Amino acid sequence: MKRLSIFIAAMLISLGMFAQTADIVPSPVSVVKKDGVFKISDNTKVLFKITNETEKEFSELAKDILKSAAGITPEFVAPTTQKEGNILIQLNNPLDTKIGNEGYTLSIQNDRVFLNANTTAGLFYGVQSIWQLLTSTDGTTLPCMDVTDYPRFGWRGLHLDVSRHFMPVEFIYKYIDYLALHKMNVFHWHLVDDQGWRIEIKKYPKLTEVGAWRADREDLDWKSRNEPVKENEPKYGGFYTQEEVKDIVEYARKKHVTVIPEIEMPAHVMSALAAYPEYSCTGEYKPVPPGKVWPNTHIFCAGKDETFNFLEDVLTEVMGLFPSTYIHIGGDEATKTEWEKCELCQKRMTDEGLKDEHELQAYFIKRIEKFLNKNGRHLIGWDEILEGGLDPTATIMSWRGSKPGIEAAQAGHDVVMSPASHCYFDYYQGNPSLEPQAFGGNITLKKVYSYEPVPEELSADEAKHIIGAQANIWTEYMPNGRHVEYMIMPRMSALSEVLWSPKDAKDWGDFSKRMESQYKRFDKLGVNYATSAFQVTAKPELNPENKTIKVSLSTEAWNPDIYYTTDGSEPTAQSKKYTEPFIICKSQSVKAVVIKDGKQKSQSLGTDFFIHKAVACKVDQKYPNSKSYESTGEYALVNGIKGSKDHHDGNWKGFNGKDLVATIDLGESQSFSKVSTGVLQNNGAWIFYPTHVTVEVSEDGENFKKLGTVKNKVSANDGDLQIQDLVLNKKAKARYVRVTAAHLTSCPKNHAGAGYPGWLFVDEIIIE
Ligand code: TNX
Repeated sequence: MKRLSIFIAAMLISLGMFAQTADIVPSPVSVVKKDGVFKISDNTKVLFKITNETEKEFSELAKDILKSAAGITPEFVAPTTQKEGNILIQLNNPLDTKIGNEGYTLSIQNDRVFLNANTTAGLFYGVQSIWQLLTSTDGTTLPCMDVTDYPRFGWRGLHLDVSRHFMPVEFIYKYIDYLALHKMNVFHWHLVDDQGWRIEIKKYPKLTEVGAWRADREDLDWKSRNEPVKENEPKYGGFYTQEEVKDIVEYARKKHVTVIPEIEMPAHVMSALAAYPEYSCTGEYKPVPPGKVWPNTHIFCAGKDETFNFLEDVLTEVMGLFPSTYIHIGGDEATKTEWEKCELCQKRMTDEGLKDEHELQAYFIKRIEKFLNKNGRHLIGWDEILEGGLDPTATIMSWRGSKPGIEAAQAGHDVVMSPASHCYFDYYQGNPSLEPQAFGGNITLKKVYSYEPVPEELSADEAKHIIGAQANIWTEYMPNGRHVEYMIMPRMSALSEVLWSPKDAKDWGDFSKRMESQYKRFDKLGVNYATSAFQVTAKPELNPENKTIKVSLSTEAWNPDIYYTTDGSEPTAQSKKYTEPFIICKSQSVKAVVIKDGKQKSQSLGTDFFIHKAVACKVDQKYPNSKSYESTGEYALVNGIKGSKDHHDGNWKGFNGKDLVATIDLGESQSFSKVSTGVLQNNGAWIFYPTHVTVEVSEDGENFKKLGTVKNKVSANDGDLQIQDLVLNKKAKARYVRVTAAHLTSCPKNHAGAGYPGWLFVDEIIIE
């Protein structure tokens, strides 16, 4: 039997149906494992011919990388005929067309290793793979195998916002190392935003003298920092000198990372306008804001030629520092109310025959694009630059989902995908109750891994316009590099595989297993990575027949040993070990952890289950909830779990501009004395408490009698994130209970959504 399965496996391997993988992230295109190992020793030499500066640079890096794994500094010598015991590194001549500009082939044999590539970039990635293989063994052993490897996409990026929080130079170097480690090749450096201008511009010294510093409000929440700022307050911030920038760009180049600068315009520029108010429409001085700005109204004036002269001067210095073909000009989230009132902007619109302010933004972007093109550069911007028309030569970064990217690719633009749904690493990566405060959302490691950058809607030809993807790291809630590290690691490992490895080879199980070694590498490098993948989630499975809840425990880690308690105590290695789903019959709290090698891998996650009369009862909704806030579907409102303060926690049902009208069928006439409806308010996310909740009862499901109404007493202007139960205490007996929660028909005055209906979020209707 065993022989037969070995035979079948061998057949599948030879037919290529059973892809082999090596312990490398991102997973290589093809791996064929062989018997035996190659051992690196003090005698091992690297045979590599150095004929120019690039090759010399590569050899120095390779030496460092190999040393850091094996603790041995291999001697680099010119190739001789003596290959035994050595590592032979060669640039292909003729070229190997299959592996392109960044690929490599690696053959590890018992007595020698061959690494080949067409370029030093390919060789560099090959050495990174060798490093990974060494770090997942004893540091000196390479398992025998043949590897052919090359990337799926040309743009494999990570962005970093250094405006919301300034990140010191040392951290930027580290960031580039992390990119290189993951065979990623674009560092998108977000140097300008409202809260700080971060790059020295010689012609406009005030940009950094004034624009790089803001009032120190670090002790306050980002969203509550928007009070007026007095002059001469303590200053918080920083900037990069041109010398520092040059060194960083050069360091990145050696590691095959292109640094793409982003100089925001026309909005997100209050830092620039604090320094030079004359380039705004009003000319009014406004300080560098220390926190949240919304909406972005104080923007560059599109009517003044001086604005364009200023921007061209800035871009000229920027181009002198960054050799990248692409220059990112932002272009996002410009609220054009100042343009609407500005005589010069209105005059520009008349002179240029522009029908509205969107077209004025398009004029702005096109004018800058012309300037960049004249200088041999290529414009890239956030997807808003599509609005009002754009030349197909510009490249789009699709962040408001994939839709703008799809439209752009269909219109012939190149596109870098970066949708907030999968690529926003400023969003939570685990349960918010266990995570440091984040922007919102929830993008776990598995969710990143599930991302497919090429949307199905595109034809094969259109799909060629998707040149890659990147993750964005906005730092409103990341005050320092350590925190940034926590947010990118390990999610960038998942993204690197999405971008490098072949689509068909994607395998979450195999990836999560390889992450075990990746975590060890992070430990070796001293990375402050997140262990959120080890958080244990309790999922209920409802049985409508007997109204019970079966709980299953899961994580995003590989093969975890889960321990749990049901009495509210903290689980330890002595607690019950989870082997299969279990049934809950009374209200209790399930707490669980993963323990590995005697160590608890993350804080325990608790889920409170409320067993009440409506659990697992049929619920009929008059209006459907939003598809985006579906929660767990049919029984979400009566699944025994209450939603938390995080409206993305997967428990809430969200309604946009509709009431909740839910009829619960208790199966038979039952007595109860309390109906409670859980609701959430997150004013910033346009989610408001209902004005009131009405409860009606019926025996036949047709004729309902009002039992009572509970009014909400909290103001819609209350900006605190909060939840409450609207409770009706009244004795009744009935089979059907109808709960109506009335949504706020219009967001309050002065709210960004004034005039639009609010969202309503409901979870758990408890009947007792
Ligand atoms: C939107 S994405 C922004 C940023 C914020 C980010 C927070 C984009 C082009 N603009 O200004 O920092 O959301 O997630």
